[in-house]
Amino acid sequence: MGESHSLEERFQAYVDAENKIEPKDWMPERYRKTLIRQISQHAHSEVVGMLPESNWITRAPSLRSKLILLAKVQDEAGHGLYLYSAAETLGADRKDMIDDLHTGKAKYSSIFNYPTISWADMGAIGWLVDGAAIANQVMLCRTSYGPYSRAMVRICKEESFHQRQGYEIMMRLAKGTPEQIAMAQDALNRWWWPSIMMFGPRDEDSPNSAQSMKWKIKRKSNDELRQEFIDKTVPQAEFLGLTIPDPDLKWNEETGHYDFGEINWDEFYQVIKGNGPCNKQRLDDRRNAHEAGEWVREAANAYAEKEAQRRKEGNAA
Ligand code: BYC
Repeated sequence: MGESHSLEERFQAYVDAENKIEPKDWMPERYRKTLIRQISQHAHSEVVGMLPESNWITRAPSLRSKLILLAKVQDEAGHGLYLYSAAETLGADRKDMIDDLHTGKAKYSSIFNYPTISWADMGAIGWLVDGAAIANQVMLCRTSYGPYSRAMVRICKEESFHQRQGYEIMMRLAKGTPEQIAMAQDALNRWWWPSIMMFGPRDEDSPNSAQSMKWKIKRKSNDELRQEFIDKTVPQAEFLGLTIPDPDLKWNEETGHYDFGEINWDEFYQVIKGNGPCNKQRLDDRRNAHEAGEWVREAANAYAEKEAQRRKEGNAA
């Protein structure tokens, strides 16, 4: 008991001195569990996040936009893979994590439970959703767990490209015909509030934040990141000539930040409980895709087994 107490103190001092924790280092069990929870939720978000956008690949308005969207969706798959691998370094089993997603036990980002009903939604997702994801992930590049932090560095580079592709779509629409401008405004109206919910509950209602900040898993709180995102995004909306759907949004000279209206927290909790507009469809699509891919996993495993056998025989010879 005394020993584990001092181990925890040494761990905290090590983290406070800005060292990275690596897979073989001693760590408190709760640190390990918190990371597995957060990293696996993050991985699931990347994978489920492919669905609302892949919905538009066949309907992209030009070959160029189709190629860009396809590349972006493939990047998300890659991000999911880095993140599942990072969770595996903590002893998590990939099959268990994926089963938890498919049975609805594991969470993934609330944002992917909203429908993508027009091409302008591809713009709004890239601009706002990837913009919010970057704000969060730039902070996570400095997270205390080494493998997670290194995965984030690479992911952030790709997310910047995603954000640009979204903003470019918004620019074209916002400078286009009255119908195109209306499409862009409609997408902003629908994606604004869900995007600012992505940062999670208010700090005072966030059960995990205090401990995660102490362990330097999180470097900034949910509310700090949300405010940063809003401050950065309002001028971008102004540049597009679009209106953010919040009558209470106002620059505050004193604080040097934008004040904003009340978030509908009831909606947020309903969505994360599984009752959002598309939760059921997303999980059905994910399960179907997983089943349809069974033969690929079997083939890949058969090849890996054959290779291992061949090497073993080669070594023996
Ligand atoms: N959606 O105590 P809290 C992307 C849960 S972007 C669903 O503050 P924490 C992408 C939270 O898990 C998105 N659930 O938690 C972009 C907790 O539940 P449990 C992925 C949410 O962990 C474009 C409870 O509410 N990014 O991938 O300290 C295209 C209380 O919250 C949400 C990440 O996952 C939400 N929005 O802070 C494709 C970033 N917010 O587990 C893909 C990594 C909160 O206790 N994650 N909850 O049952 C994080 O930074 C943190 O986990 C959060 C939440 C800031 C999200």
